[in-house]
Amino acid sequence: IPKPVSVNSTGEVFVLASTSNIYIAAENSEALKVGQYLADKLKPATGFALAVTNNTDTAAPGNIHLSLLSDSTLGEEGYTLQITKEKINLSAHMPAGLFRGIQTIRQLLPAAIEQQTVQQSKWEIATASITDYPTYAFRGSMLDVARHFFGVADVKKYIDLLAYYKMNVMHLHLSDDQGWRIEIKSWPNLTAHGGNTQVGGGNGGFYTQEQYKDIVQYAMDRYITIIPEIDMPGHTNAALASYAELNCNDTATQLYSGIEVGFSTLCTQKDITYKFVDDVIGELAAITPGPYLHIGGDESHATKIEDYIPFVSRVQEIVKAHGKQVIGWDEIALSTMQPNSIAQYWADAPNSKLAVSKGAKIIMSPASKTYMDMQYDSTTRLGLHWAAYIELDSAYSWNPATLVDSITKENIVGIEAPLWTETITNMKHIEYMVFPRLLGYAEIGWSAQEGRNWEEYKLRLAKQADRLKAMQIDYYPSALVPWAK
Ligand code: NAG
Repeated sequence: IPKPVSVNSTGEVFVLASTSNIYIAAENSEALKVGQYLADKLKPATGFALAVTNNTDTAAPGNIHLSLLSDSTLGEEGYTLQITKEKINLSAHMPAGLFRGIQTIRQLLPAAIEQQTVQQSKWEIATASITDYPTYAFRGSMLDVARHFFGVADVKKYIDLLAYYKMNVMHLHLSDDQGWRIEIKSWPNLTAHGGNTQVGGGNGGFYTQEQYKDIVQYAMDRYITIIPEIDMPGHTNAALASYAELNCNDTATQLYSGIEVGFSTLCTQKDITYKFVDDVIGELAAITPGPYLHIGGDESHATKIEDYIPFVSRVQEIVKAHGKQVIGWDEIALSTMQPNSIAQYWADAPNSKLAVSKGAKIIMSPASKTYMDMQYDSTTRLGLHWAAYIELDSAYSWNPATLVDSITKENIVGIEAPLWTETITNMKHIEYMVFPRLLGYAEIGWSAQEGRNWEEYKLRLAKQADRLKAMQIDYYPSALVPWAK
């Protein structure tokens, strides 16, 4: 999972041994790094310290060869795998493709490969030739670190899991009513004061810019783009509590630790508000190598519509002036859209259609299908259910290109599954809500729509249990899946 475009089994086995080497047939430092990543992933369970080298020695059996091809037919993330008795050839046009192909190699090995201590196992891979590339260019997940704060180690673990299922975007919801989570040097009180709480009144927390850069680099090494979100003009109580001047009445609000939405707004009339937005976007753009900046824009119920429209239009210009491309929740379609702005469909089909009519592309995050904070059913111990109960079959069985009439594949950049964290307080909670639904989203984003069906998918999903267990993930063991006993 996600299912490759084509797999032809050839009925023999390749055996990985302590004498195997990883050869990089390319003078390319990124490819070498990808080779080293593979060696690092194979080491804990096998105990093998595989050499990663540029010297091509095709004679010895048991080796893995990584090569970059000038042929770009399979795109930036596409790859081919030729697995024979003697060797594995992984080829791609770009290092990103090699990286995706490595995840396939990992899944072809016995599940014990994901254990962190040496395992007694035969490290065999069934021989085959595989051609693979994604359906959608944008395949992401969002983590809300504002309602509850999650530290760098948790975010990295999340990124590793996205990488394992070939996803390529991680969206961080960095600010909300309950907390501001990213250091902004020109407005230090945002974190000094506004970072100090979370839902339920805990301590909260924030990332320093150095920590954020560390996360960005970690993601980049896995060919994952970080999208930072600063939600505005609503969902801004943490900022409003930190700076009196951002409020129309010049009075700072109180920190907030409840779960209501829609009650806060920046003062859209004041010049200082735009200075604030420019400073925040400027600092964030400077430490974000990816092309996107997410400006939120959802549920600004406390902002008059005649204030909302010019505000969001102006913020889009600010983002553009800092060299970034805007993403916003579907409400931003009401504003003047920059030519390359993207609307994220979450709840409102008319807004999303309006965005399309203005020439915008869409990220599909329908709440009733992709919101991983939704309960699986009425007995789920965590989560909400305002959009739906989302069992695994429902999470999997939908087509982004036909969900909303008149929004077709050409209008869609891809899909994203958000995890809002009002009810989620630790990594084990995250795992329970995200797994195994995330695998379905990964497959919707990567695999061909034709032939996708739950009955077939659930059998492959069942086989992932051993891997999730080896990775010590506390997944939801849905009764709909024939898990191996
Ligand atoms: C929505 C809110 C979000 C909240 C979530 C809970 C969006 C774009 N906005 O009401 O702040 O955490 O639902 O499911 O989703």
